[in-house]
Amino acid sequence: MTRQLVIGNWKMHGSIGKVRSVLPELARSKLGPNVAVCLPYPYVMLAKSLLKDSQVQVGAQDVSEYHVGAYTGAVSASMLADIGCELVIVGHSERRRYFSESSENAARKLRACLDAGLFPVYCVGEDAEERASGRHKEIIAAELAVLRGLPIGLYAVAYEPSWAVGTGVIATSEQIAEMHAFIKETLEPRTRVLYGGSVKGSNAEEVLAVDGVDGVLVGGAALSASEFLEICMAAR
Ligand code: G2H
Repeated sequence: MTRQLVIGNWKMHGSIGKVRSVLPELARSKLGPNVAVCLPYPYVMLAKSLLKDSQVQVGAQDVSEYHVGAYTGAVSASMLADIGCELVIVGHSERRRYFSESSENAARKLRACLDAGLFPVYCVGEDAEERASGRHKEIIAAELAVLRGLPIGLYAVAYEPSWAVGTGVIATSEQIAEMHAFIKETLEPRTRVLYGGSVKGSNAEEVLAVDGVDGVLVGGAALSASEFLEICMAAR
């Protein structure tokens, strides 16, 4: 069975029509449980029903750090579990940038996911200035520090340098290998580390062949069934 994870992150894209056109194609392709799609909340239940005869997992892109209560607009991890969600992306660079989320918020979200039996994918990554000034490892180490004490194996980390997110500029194989090794050294060698940032059908094979890459988190290219399937086929 394929070991590497392929997780699609639709971000704030899509419609009922789009979900109905892409997901049945994935369902027909007999993908394994190593493949997942993280959709906007309103489409999660529809996705579950479209994928009910397949092993493809369904996830969300964010979750509340609170369990229950007067938190207008928030969605709890237990609600996501209740509607059949299996995984949740936490701490994505877009959450950090546009919604002022900190690593501490993301760690609380991660714990809420674990309490609800969901599989969290915790995102880390440096920006262009931090890389240019050689501080990338320091930034990632600080983002990882909040995971101390959490049970390895119940979550994955996604290395997504923000200069590669949605830009079409992908990190080099050397940069990916170096940072994945650094994350595994900092946490634990068996931590699953995914790469994210401009992964496409045309570069997936190269990225997935890099040492220490346990999968990919795919944004834009997950919106096309044929391109996403090409990426899934490159997973080992
Ligand atoms: C990084 C990635 C998915 P894209 O955010 O999380 O998006 O593949 O569009 O760079």
